[in-house]
Amino acid sequence: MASPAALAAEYQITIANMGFGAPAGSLHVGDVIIWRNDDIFRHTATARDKSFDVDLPPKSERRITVRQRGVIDFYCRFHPAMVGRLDVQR
Ligand SMILES: [Cu+2]
Repeated sequence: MASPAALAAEYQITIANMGFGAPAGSLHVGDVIIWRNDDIFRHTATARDKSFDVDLPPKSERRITVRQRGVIDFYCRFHPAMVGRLDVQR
């Protein structure tokens, strides 16, 4: 509806060596996050608020669209020490 698809950006977050890469600086609702697992292990990108749960087999890629503003902490269900944060500005 009000989401300006033409302005949507794509940001890749790469997983390597058991860690999430740094996410993009200024995410907005409607942007697309490409989760890329370059590791040899299966990982997930799971929001603590349950707003997304992305399963990432080794060498795979999945896309999600950002649906809500605010800070969203995420982690890997298989390796809870793997954590990251999205900061969706608007
Ligand atoms: Cu993991």
